[in-house]
Amino acid sequence: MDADKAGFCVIRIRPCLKNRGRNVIQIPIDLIQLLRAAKHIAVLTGAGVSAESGVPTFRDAQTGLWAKYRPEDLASPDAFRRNPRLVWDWYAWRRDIVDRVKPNAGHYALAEMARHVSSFTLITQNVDGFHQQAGSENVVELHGNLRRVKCFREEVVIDEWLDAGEVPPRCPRCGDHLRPDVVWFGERLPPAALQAAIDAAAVCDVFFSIGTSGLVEPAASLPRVAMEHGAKVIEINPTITPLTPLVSFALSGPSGVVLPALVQAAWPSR
Ligand code: BJW
Repeated sequence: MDADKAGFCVIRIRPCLKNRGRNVIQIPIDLIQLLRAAKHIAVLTGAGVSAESGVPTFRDAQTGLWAKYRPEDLASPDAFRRNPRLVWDWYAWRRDIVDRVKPNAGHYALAEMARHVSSFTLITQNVDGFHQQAGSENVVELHGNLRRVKCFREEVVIDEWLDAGEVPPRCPRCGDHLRPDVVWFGERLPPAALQAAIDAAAVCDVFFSIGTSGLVEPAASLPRVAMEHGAKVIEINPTITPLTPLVSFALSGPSGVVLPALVQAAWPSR
């Protein structure tokens, strides 16, 4: 790690395609000091955090058979009512992708960051479970989890069901369709998870928004809650979002590269 005259800490990284051939990342010294002094860090992650694992982001172009569908038109109770098989198959396809890939360096860096701060809240919009796989604890899942299944009518999580060949399968309790235990457009977020996220945003001194387009409410409002309560907000994203002009620090780049560099700069390993 080198500090240059312009107030940046320079972290050397391995140049590759995803960081556009760069071999260093510049982290503002002010940001490093902010992180070292932080008592409570809250982090909101979105689909971009899993992009480097090979999971397409929510608004990425769909591929193959799914290219003709907009994800917004599949992630809703109406879509499921209209065509339950189509929506079930879309989630089965996505679950298959998630099962074949692994958490990346960004997930691991967040698990590492938690070890350096007295209070740390990781809030995710992702449904892939990668933060937990990478060792993060008490992850607040705002939009559910792709691997769980619940009853469409009663909303009870179901662990086992009879495979009678029907797609989607039927709830063993009431006979209605089973669906993934995720939060679709127009549905209420799990109240305890949402409250935990709002509470963390309101009390943290540093709030990260990482790999999210910031288009979907209520998650998109969490950085604003943090700002209104006096926290410094940091964004990590390769592209500009509606939040970018408002934040204290915007680190442009893939989270799988920027996060490990940031953790290394703030808490260098011996
Ligand atoms: C990288 C990267 C790399 C790429 N490194 N970064 C207020 C105003 C307007 C509308 C509303 C409002 N309040 C509510 C609404 C309606 C609606 C909404 O927000 N609509 C908007 C679209 C306008 N919200 C809801 O309906 C919510 N429910 C609700 O509010 O209920 C109220 C209620 C009360 C009482 C009774 C009943 C209801 C529910 C929202 C649920 C969202 N669910 C989904 C699907 C989950 C399951 C699934 O995955 O299929 O969640 S939608 C989808 O969007 C998914 C994501 O979690 C979420 C956010 O997407 P995300 O993560 O930001 O992904 P992308 O693809 O958009 O962006 C990826 C980003 O990564 C990009 O910025 C890239 O640049 C970046 N990136 N590579 C770092 N390597």
